[in-house]
Amino acid sequence: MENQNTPPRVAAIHDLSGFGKCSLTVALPILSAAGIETSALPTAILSTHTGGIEGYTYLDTTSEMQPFMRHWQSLDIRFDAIYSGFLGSFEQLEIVKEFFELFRQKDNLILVDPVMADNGELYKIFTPEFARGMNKVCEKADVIVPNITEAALLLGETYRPGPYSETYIDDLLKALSELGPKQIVLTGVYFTDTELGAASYDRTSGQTTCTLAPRVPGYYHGTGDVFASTLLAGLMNGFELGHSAGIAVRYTAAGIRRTCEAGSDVRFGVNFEQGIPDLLKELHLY
Ligand code: PXL
Repeated sequence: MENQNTPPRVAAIHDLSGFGKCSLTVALPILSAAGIETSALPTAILSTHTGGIEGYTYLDTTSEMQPFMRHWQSLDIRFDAIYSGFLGSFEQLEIVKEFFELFRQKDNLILVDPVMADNGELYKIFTPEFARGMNKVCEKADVIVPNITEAALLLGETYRPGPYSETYIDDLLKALSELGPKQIVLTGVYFTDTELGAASYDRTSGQTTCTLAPRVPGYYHGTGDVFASTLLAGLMNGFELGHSAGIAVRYTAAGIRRTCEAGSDVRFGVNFEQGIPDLLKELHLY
């Protein structure tokens, strides 16, 4: 019998990119450090992520996904949260919806990061049809974490580059919540060129919050995954949405700053590891 002192359990549905710090290689360490037991359902296995690195290998693991979930179901495994990210095909969109149905409980949390685009462009392996399919996955979520490009795709709108007005961000948040999810966290929000952060909206409380951090120039890879994993770590540790988004902005921005100061290749991911002690303090775990 499990007692009260067991950690919350999350199912993380993402690819495993061996090098380049994104997806599972970010979600697993952040969630584990935050005291959360994490099971991995890999959607693909790559040598590196696909963002600006040539020659990567790609093994699609779609055929393993249903056998994984059936086995987990046969073991009566329960998840306090389900967290999906990079999905590689239409078929996977269907499988993930099936996963949500199988493992949905009254009070567990489904968080979808609709990974498919950034900076006004779809990642090269995705099509506009895939974006429409992602809509249906988002409908089933409690929380979604799109960036502004993904938000525009989900809403069937044309992408607008920033800086943004508060009204535009507010309208996006409310329109996204009408797709189904009660809670929205929008990343890549900025009102001036010197700051960047995230805005959140909780339809139940009607509360909107925004947290910004000083902007570091350059496009750092994997930051969306660091952000979403940290957001979930906050939520699973009992912090409310806006507070969790704030923790995620500060942690992600600190990782970017550290990486910039070290002069590392922006494609190789951010140094989130050395910020883990600070994150644990913010989460009141240490
Ligand atoms: O971080 C998003 C992401 C996840 N997984 C893979 C990617 C990307 C973005 O390019 O290529 C494989």
